[in-house]
Amino acid sequence: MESKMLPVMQGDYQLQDYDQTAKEFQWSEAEKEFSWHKTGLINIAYEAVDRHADSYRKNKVALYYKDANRKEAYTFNEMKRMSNKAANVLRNHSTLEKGDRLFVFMPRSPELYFSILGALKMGTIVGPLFEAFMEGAVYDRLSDSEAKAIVTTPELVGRIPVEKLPHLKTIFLVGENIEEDTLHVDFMKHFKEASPYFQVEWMERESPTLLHYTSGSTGKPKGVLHVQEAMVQQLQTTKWVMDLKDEDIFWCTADPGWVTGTAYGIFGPMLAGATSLILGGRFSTDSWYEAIQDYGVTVWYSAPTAFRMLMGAGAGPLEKYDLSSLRHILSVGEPLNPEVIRWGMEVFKLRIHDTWWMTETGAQTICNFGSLPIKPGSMGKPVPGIEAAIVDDRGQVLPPNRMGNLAIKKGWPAMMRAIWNNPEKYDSYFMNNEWYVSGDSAYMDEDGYFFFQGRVDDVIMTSGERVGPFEVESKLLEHPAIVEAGVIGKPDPVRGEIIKAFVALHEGYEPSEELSDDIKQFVKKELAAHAAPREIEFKDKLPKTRSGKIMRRVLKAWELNLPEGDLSTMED
Ligand code: 6R9
Repeated sequence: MESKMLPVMQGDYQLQDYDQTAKEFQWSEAEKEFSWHKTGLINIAYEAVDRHADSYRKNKVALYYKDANRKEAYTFNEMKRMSNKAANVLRNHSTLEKGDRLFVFMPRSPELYFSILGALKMGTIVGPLFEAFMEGAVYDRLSDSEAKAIVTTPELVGRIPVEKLPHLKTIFLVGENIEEDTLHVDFMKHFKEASPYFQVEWMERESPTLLHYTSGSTGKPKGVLHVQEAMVQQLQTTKWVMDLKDEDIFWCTADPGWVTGTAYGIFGPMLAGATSLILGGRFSTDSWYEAIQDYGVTVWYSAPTAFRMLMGAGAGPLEKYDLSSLRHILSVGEPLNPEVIRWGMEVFKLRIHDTWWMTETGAQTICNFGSLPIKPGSMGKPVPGIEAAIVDDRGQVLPPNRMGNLAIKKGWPAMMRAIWNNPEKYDSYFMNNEWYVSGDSAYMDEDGYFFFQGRVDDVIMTSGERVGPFEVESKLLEHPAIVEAGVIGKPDPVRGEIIKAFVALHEGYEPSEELSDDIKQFVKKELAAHAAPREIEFKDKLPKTRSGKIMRRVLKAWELNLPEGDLSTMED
């Protein structure tokens, strides 16, 4: 594994002394900023929007929105009025009560964000869905949670199997010329007429807010339930990890269908009173670079898959845009390959900071901080207030440099509080009622840096050696021909498993026997003989989730002719 460190870059980071802070910090200190610290009246949407609308930030832009057809800006005061209007529409045209489930199922648009915030102002539990979900995926989530209402568009409404969802009483349609009946409500018509005043519902610290469904490798997706208290960690990490300050323009590229798109696409920056950009539509190299240039984005949060696509697009597009506004870049969702970090240093003259967390952790937990050196290949150190360790299968903490289960000491603020309708599943995450066991395999070095190895299920046992797929994939990416790689263990009578790599090639390269041999030799020479793939298969692209994760279990299913399992989160 890479050991050369990337030194700290110049910057007046909000977390200056990591070691001292990690030793002393208590989460209760982070609560002082919230108005509920004094009033006892809790609501995350109030804290994210109204608190700033009633302060010196009133006329500061909270949200820039851009897609192919719209270009808009909303101040905190306007966000307050818009989310109040949305809350009035949702309340006046449904039977939704506190604690009921409302889903949002639509492409990114300002109305999506107003609806999420408005619903939270009512104390409704919000379940965000990716617009690309098909009928089966929509059905699983709405029926499991007994959703009472959904906000969607005329284009997507056909994918909601109403007749099979007896709890679903109201469908809000965001579009034009909507025909209303006992089930369907014209959202925009009522939105235009709605009052911009709304009395926010006051909740408890432990009141549920968001229900994010995530799919495991087997079985149906599970509903991960978050609560109001998550805001404490969302705000604190936005300061320490994102380093967001009042003058920053922040862009989180994630859709709210993924936890990153709510925790840091909405709450982190808004709780911090920062200005964010939301870009609608699909990824394209030019529109992304153009957005950074035109909005003067200073802090940028994206995912390795996007960085790899930008990397694959080469230097041409880079020359067309001025990206000098950027001062801090972060990544989440998948291991950040050292090759990608090197590319970032070259083209942005900035380090890309990895952040590790999960839907279940609710907010960032292990990260590379601005004020710490980066070890390429490491996801960093625990956020102060978080205790992380590598434990064995009995929950015993392992010494440095031993691969094991990445675990977090139970009880951090943003921790999920339930798996909807499935207490056994929830309990199964915790070992000895002490450790939350993530399902990821990792090790910690003697300096306290954590290194991701793969999902526990993905770790390969070959000739008695444990090999993490990430290390092999990262090495593969250093080969000039390879733009994307996914590695699995393939059962083998002699070696237990052999390493098989699926690779996609850069433009200009063609699959061949020679190239395959060259790649094998490359990994053998640069990493280790036992870690070199014995089989290589060329693919146009790899199967990925909508949040950009390479689906190794799908590669494995293809290889072994097994059922692919739940594919609802796979991109087209
Ligand atoms: C936020 C989010 C969680 C899983 C997680 C791990 C992988 C996320 C990562 C990472 C390596 C990182 N993952 N961040 N792996 N390095 N920085 O992604 O949540 O969609 O629930 O996925 O993603 O395997 O367990 P979620």
